[in-house]
Amino acid sequence: MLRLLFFICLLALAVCAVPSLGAADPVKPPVAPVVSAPLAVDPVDRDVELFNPNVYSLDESGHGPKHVTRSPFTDPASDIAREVASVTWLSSLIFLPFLVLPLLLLLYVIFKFRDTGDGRKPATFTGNHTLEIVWTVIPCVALVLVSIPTWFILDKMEAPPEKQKDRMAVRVTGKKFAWDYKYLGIYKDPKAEEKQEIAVGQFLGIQEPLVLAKGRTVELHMTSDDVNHAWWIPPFGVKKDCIKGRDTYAWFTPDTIGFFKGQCAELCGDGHGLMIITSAVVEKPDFERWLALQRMKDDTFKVWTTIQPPAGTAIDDQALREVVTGFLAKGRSPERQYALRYWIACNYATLQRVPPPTGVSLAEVFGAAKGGGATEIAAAIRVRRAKVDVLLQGLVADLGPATESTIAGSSTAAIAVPGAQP
Ligand SMILES: [Cu+2]
Repeated sequence: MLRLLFFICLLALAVCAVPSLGAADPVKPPVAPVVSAPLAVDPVDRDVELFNPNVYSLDESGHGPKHVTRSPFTDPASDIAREVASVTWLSSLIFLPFLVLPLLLLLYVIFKFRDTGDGRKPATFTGNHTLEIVWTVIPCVALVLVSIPTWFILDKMEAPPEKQKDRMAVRVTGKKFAWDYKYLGIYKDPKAEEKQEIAVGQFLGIQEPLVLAKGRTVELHMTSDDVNHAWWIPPFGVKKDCIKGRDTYAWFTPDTIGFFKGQCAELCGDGHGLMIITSAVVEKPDFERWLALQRMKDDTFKVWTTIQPPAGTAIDDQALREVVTGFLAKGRSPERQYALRYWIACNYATLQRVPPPTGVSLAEVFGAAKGGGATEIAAAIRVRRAKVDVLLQGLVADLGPATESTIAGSSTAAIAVPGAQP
């Protein structure tokens, strides 16, 4: 019987250990590829996809969402999440035998010592000091084993990484029912603070993602404008309450490129289910380009309103020319030209996700025939973007040599992509 019990113990341990050992490896890369679709060829479209992906779109089969919420235990995407996953797998490995072995023993005893009608009497005894000591000491040892790595990770999660050289701070404000982010600054050197405040939040009614740089530590300073909310993106290993009148903090270093989804984790009202949290983790040069684009966002709105006239109205060419000239008067660097093209593409991409005004079809908003299909809408979008591209290139050439040193030569046939990798 003892030999059988020993064999059962070994078998149970093996069953628990095999799936856990691989996942416990903190440097193991995620199993699933994180970028689900190849990025668009046009640099502008590539950036729109990179920084502002369509969170509500369906996958190629049309059945599931294109971007899913990933599991923190199989797809950790930050240093904190990897350590949390390791500790979770370790504690499962240590504690699972406590669940499995007594159940197996119970089943064995029920079968082995069942009443077979042969008249045998069960043994009766009370108390066994050796047994009680053993089943007290073993759980104590197990708890101590699990508590040591847990204490270290909890301590790491609480202590802000002040000595980390490459880090940035973002203020997160929850409100019914969206998230506002204010980038407070990037601190490449703790002594020299380069302050740059950039605010993102809802844009045309769509929640903008929190854009982060791979390998750059981010400190989240969290609060709320109204009721309690909780910021939670599982693969980052971070979930923290946002409370009005109070500041809470969390930090992590994203280490995987991709688009990540989370959800407000504190029931906050009838729009709670809509409080999706999104984050795009990009390479550092891409992040710098995104920051530069954010700085020019407001300037592009006048151009956007001109090319997006009321339903059924054509573009006013003269008004468009004037407003683009006005935009270029502030500067004609490749960065500004690129920003204008990016924000127009971004507005189109975002608008496609917002329900059109009551009584107006999306096709009409884009100047196509009422009730037009997706192809017609896409064609109308291309025409408008192409119009602005041609106008932009023509105007830059017409306005003569630029005063800004960033423009190389007078040719504007190709609009440069600032910070693009060759
Ligand atoms: Cu909520």
